[in-house]
Amino acid sequence: MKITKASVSITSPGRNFVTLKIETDEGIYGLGDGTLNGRELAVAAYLTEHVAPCLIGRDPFQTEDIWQYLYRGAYWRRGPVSMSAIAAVDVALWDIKGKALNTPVYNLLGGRSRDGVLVYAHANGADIDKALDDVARHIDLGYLAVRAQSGIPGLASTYGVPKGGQPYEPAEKGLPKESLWSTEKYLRHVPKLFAKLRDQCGEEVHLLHDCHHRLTPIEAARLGKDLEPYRLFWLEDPTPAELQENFRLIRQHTTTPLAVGEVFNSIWDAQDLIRSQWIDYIRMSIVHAGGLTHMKKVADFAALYNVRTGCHGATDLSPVTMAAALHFGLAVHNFGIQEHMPHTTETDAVFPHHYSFKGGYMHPGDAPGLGVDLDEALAAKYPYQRAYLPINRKLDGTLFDW
Ligand code: EZ4
Ligand code: CO
Repeated sequence: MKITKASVSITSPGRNFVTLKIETDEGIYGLGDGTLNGRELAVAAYLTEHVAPCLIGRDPFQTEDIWQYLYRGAYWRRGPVSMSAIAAVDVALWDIKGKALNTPVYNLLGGRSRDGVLVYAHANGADIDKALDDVARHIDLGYLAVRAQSGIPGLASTYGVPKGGQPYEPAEKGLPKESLWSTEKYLRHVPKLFAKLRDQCGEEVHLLHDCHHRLTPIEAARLGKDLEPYRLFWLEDPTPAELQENFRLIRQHTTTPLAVGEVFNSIWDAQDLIRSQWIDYIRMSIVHAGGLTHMKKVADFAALYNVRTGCHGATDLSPVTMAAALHFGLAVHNFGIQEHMPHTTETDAVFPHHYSFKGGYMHPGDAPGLGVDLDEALAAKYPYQRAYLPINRKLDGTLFDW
């Protein structure tokens, strides 16, 4: 089999998605996601101008060699744009391989290690009472694990809490919006939210929280300690992790489990975090970290150190990535949990898929390949719209982490 064509499409059924379609001389094609929130056209150009011409004529079964060709062959290594482009190619090739062998991708990754993939939902509210109601609503929908975020008294807006009861979607059209942040107000508020939540939910429900990289290590250590009585499943992105040693300090102070990695692109971003056992869950996503080929290596390395997977799964990761993550989560032994934010109905219509949710678990379905398609005629009705993630400043105007 030979690759005959590789083409990129950008569609915006509620938000932007970059999709790579790789076609072959046997009529089988595969899909890969290359969406990088707020920087979509950079990946699209990288694929169209620099990657697609090199793929023509290659054997799509050679996933390892093509991965190395694109990674080592570029000379320039890592980075979100390159690694998302490599992921788009890699996932499309696994899709082709599954279709050609008439088997779901999970069978190519080791087969089923479990019956279903535990997922967590996003719940949020403008204040604690509204957040409590939204957590209860998600438990009623069948979720066994729920991430909770709430508005903070004295701050006009914060990460994870939409305005006007809309589903949360961080990217907004137009130039980046700016919001104001106070760590002090946040640290006072979050333990109150989880005290009430644990009381309302009982012991069984898994509760999670995302700090979104807004604390220093010592602040994160204190929050982890304050939250210990409420037994979180994890505290996510407590602090930025360019300096991986940040987590050593947090780890020394708290038994609250720690998760990080949604902005990582490669195993090298997490090497010390994993080897030193400073984290419990590695959150890299298949789309931003080089595809299934690289993520399988990440999971296998993490398994040596008792670290489990907890892949990023926000709505800016397309249904193609969701499908890939579910095949991966069904197969890898050290799977932990998968994030699940449902896409809009428009997005689901553009990407018809076989994955499903039942009783707190998702399943990728048993269709050959990934089990997800692209309705190109429908996709063409939603042209690209420039959108950005917000900017965050401290109350005195200092630019801060969003
Ligand atoms: O801010 O996907 O855990 N989920 C998250 C997401 C991220 C967005 C960034 O594009 O932190 O909401
Ligand atoms: Co997050």
